[in-house]
Amino acid sequence: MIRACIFDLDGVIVDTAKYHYKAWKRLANELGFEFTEEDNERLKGVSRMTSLEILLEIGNKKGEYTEDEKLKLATKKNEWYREYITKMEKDEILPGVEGFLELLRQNGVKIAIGSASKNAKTILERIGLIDKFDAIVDGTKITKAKPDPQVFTKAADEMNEKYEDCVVFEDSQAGIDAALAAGMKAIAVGKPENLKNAHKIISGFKNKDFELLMFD
Ligand code: G16
Ligand code: MG
Repeated sequence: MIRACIFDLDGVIVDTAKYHYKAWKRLANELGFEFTEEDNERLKGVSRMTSLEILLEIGNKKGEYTEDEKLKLATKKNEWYREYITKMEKDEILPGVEGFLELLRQNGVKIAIGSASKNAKTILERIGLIDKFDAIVDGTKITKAKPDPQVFTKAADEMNEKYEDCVVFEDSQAGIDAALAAGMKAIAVGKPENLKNAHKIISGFKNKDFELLMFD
């Protein structure tokens, strides 16, 4: 039986992917190349430094920077990104999310965040959800990035729940793979063509009822 739900943050609770995209695009343009929305799909759920490596590969600039220079580039992107997210408001919570969290609470299901982002707490504070979760596991607490299951197993451990009793909501393939590797159920949030192997797929949380947590 499902006893806990673990939510990815970017792309599931809020659409911060557009701010990541804006900041990475700005960096790419500054380095002299284009970065499209399609390119951005490859960065979803991926850590900051791995995202930079992918970006440099897209711009044919792999191997042109020292580790120290790469750290500076990632820091610059993060400063721009933080400029955008510190202006976020509560109305940026994706449709249906708050109602669904409330439904879980009423039914005694625990809830957690499992995010790769080091900015997760800033975002949760901005949108007023920081006090809603039984556990928050973010990029500051983990050593292994998705598709490694660490972010989700740590969230289940913090809630004292068995992995098989947890469901993960994810918008990235790396995150779905991580959930399955943890032995959890995975519900993809997004388009079927981008997301494979999940137990279920939804386009969002609007009008979702408790039935969603029933698996055969
Ligand atoms: C998110 C995003 C990724 C981002 C990563 C690291 O993860 O999906 O695109 O690169 O966090 O973010 P930051 O640079 O803020 O530490 P998630 O797991 O919430 O989707
Ligand atoms: Mg995500």
